Formats: sequence, C-alpha cells, structure tokens
Amino acid sequence: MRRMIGCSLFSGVLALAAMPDRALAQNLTCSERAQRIIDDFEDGDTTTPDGTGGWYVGNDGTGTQEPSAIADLVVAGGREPGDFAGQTSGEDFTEWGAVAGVVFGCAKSVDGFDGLRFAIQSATSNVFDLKLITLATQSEENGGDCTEGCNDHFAVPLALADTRWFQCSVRFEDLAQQCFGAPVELDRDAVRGVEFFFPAGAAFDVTFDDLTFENDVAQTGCVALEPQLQCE
Ligand SMILES: [Ca+2]
Ligand SMILES: [Ca+2]
Repeated sequence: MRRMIGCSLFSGVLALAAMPDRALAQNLTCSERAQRIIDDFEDGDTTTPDGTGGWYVGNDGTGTQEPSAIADLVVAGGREPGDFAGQTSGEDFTEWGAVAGVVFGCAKSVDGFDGLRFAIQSATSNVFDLKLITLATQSEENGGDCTEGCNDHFAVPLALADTRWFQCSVRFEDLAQQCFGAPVELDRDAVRGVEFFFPAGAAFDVTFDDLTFENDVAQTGCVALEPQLQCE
C-alpha cells in the first residue's frame, strides 16, 4: 500500500497555503538553522511564522478530507494559552490515505536539535505517522531534490491511547524511511518540513498545535496532557 505513495503523493486533492512561487519552483537550501517553533498557529494563518512556507493537505483522491480550502486548516482552540490550532479530518480513503503538513520556504538545518514535539488530539483514529521531509526525499515538483522514488520521508508511527490531548515527542534517531522509495541518508542540514500521515482504511479527525524542534528529546512517544475522565 505504502508503495503507492511514490512520486504520485500529490496527484490527489492538494490544497497549499499561498507562498512565494520560488518556494515551490526550485530546490532551496537557505543554510539557516531552523527556529525552535515550527508553528503554533497563533497568528491565525497557514503560513509559517517566518512567512516563507506554509501548510498543505493532500490525499489519494479516493475519500474525503477537510479542509477543502487550506485557510480553513486553522481553527479556534488548541492548547492553552494559545487561541488557534490546526485541524484536519477525513474518511473513506482506500489507497494510501491522506496527509497534512508544513513546509519551510527553504530547507533548514536542525543541527543542535535532537527531535521535535507537538500537541495533538484525535477524535477518531489514533494511529498516524509523523514524517520529517528532507530535500532528498521531496520531489522536484514540490521543491525538493528527488527525481525518482520520492516521498519516502523519514517517518515514525505514533498512537494515541484515547481522545485526550497528548504531547508527542519524536527523536530524529527514531525516524526511518519506509523503504518504498529511494534510500537516502537523513540530512539534518536539509530539512524541508514536517508531515502528519493518516493511513487509508481509518477515519481521522485530529487537532494539532505547538510544533517545535527540541534538544532534549529522550524518548519517542505520546503522553497525555490532561487527566483521564473518571466514572461519575
Ligand atoms: Ca502562521
Ligand atoms: Ca496554538
């Protein structure tokens, strides 16, 4: 199933935030260290905090995914004390599934960080992959260096125990390609973005917030951010 992703990842519905044409038209490495905050959505829009990149959603075209207009990815709510978060939902996908992700305007270095964190709440399916997009795994048409066997980004499967808010941590060391595409080294100096991947066969409805790179990630996994509801 995963093999079907290939370079046809974005052959299905794709909604992409407005960003400079150059961000998608050529391979860019900006030789900058990535900022700690990837996005917290607090400016209420789908561009990255530095204004050069943005969020997108995409899927295999067999089911339905919201939002259909990328501006609607940002919703009120999320992790306090913030006022906004990202949200996507979908169902009935039968090929590879759907994604929601964010790309920087140019590839950045995550040297000095050992992983990333984010908050996420799922109303339905509790299984997803977190992927790190690098220039070497991103297709040329989407601004990367890959020409064949693309979109086999560095990934790790994650699971949420229930519908509470969780904080998920991902060590870069625990990321690996899924081996349907061209094998490459994980180049921490050429990171293009981060993607949530929702596999076909299960409905998903997730809200996510406070994505950050960190330098103190000891373990990959998700822990609840609030107490479990008790019987009344
Ligand atoms: Ca923004
Ligand atoms: Ca927020």
